[in-house]
Amino acid sequence: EDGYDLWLRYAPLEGEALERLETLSAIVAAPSDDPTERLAVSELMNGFQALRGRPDEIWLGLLSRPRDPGPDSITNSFGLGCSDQSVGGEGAFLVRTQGDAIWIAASSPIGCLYGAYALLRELSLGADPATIDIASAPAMPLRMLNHWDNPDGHVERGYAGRSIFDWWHLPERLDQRMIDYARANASIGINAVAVNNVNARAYMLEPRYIEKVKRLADAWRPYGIRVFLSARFSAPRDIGGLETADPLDPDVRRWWQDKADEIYAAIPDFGGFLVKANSEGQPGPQDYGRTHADGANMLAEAVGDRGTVIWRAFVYSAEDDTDRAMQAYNEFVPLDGQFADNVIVQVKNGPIDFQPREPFHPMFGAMPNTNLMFEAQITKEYLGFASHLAFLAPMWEEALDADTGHGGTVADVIAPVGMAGVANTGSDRNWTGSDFDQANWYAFGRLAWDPTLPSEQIAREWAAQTFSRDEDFIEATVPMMMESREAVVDYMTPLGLAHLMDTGHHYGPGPWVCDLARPEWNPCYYHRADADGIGFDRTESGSNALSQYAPEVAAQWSDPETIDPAFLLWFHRVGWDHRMPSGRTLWEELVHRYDTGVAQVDGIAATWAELGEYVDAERFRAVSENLAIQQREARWWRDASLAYWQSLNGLALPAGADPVPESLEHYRSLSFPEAPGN
Ligand code: BDP
Repeated sequence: EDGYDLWLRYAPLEGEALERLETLSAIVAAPSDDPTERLAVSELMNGFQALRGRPDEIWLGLLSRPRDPGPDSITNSFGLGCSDQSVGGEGAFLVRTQGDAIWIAASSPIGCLYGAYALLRELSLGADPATIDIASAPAMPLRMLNHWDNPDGHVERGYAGRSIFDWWHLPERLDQRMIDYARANASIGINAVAVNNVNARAYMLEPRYIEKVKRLADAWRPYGIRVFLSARFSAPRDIGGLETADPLDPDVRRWWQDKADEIYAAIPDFGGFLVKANSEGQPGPQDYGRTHADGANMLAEAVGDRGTVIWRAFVYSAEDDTDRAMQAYNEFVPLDGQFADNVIVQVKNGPIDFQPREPFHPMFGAMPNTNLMFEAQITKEYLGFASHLAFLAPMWEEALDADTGHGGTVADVIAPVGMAGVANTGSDRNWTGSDFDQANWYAFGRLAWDPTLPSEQIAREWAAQTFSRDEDFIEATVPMMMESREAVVDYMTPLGLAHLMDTGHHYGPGPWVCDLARPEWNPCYYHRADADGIGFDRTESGSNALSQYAPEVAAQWSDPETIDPAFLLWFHRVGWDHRMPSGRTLWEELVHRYDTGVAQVDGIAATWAELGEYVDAERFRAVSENLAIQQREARWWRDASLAYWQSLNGLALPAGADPVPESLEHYRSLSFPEAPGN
């Protein structure tokens, strides 16, 4: 196996689970011309056949659409009712066994398709068909992937090969991958895709690209996926022949209006625009002295009630010397209430940038009159790319479950809106560059559907569907996944440190980098280490980023003695001899964390080495090889970081700690022109 089938392998059931499935004698599907219902039927048929492993004994009967599913009217083993208005809103479904039949009911075809995938997932996990009873509805309306794919096939921060989008040959040629991709998304409830990089090329809005995007939209519509385009704010100048892109200029407004009309004529259910403005050199309304709200509202008017404008809050500026972690809040919170109803402000999970650990972004809860959406990064730009195993569900769960102190959790704040994940897909045969990174795509979709799902359950589901249902395998693999992200935190950026990655590729350690043009590009800006201590003082005596959080939240982080050590150096600058709750000094604790991270990776590799009997040879070897890379590189992170901290604090390693094998100069001299870059 090469991983192409993702979690949709439907490996044949065995033993009792198979016997139970065999009690179902037939699949009866409602005949309908609706393409989504037809997909639901074919997914069920194919899924049942695969799970039974005996395709010849299955037949597909087409009976009239059951309108009134009562136990008496059911004589067959399966039925769909996809216009049952009593079943919730978009995407909601019931899957229920009544008598000797399994029913899927939904108010619209897409609910039936989601129900079909849910049923197959349950059966695939070994559920008893006689007792299936699932009622499910998505927690949030927009469950979206953001692709950072460029039209030339390069994927910014992509570690799984080239882009899956073949813009060169579209619209005539539609790669089968485009269908398989949509299917994978639909199976986990993802319903929106922005197909191009937020660092957008304006020509993606030209007519020839609209034709290409239309082809994708048509292919994905049956899977319930709406297409969005990242729009470059200066497009009216870049491709429209105007002198300006000022959002208050009537010609500019007309240009966007016409552009939106042109897109909607081709793609009636076009989702809307995703915009990165006045961020990292991208153009935006501030170039004309206007606000983010002016810019977003102008686009929102062009889109009208046909769609949405998603405006990113990832901003920090060279001119602004306040703490980078505070800048988005400072720019956006004063605009609360000024954004049009069809504008969504998309906020990264943490206030800096997809680090292995950050506290939740203080904008969540602080803009009660604005639609806020959560942005996660599935591609692991700062967590070891595709070669390091890090299961991200616990990281997202940590942010989603955080109490904002404004009357709800982050998940509560975003529930009326949605979640976006920066996709980790590419042209690699296994889609995501490594088998275990498929779990992050899966987990993102599952959490956007239901942010209360425990990470551990997601890991179980995924591992069983992707590799093996064997309980011994699951018992070994799930804990390994669950600890994997914390291991990365420990060997890269323990105790609240952040952004210590080397310049450009963001892969290996570079805590010594202090001389880049903009201060906030330098790891030194973030760790602030010297002979006396380490950490970023974000209390009142420092940047006071703490004040951006609700008082109860700030209170739990304000004291270096009582703060959760996981956030210590994010909020506080402390001496190397600061006493930790463990009784160790900060320095001893830091070394201990690096060593713990390294040891955990060794443990994960040792666990995996015992699991060969459960996994096909190809994927087993691929995972083993990645773990070998991760073992070596976890040490590299530990050693290089310690060498650097020691050069500042002059402290010896605690007794028993492995010596650092090379000099700091050695680690500093390493360079990686071959690393997948930005
Ligand atoms: C940073 C990435 C950069 C992205 C940026 C963003 O390094 O490539 O363009 O985020 O989110 O993490 O816009």
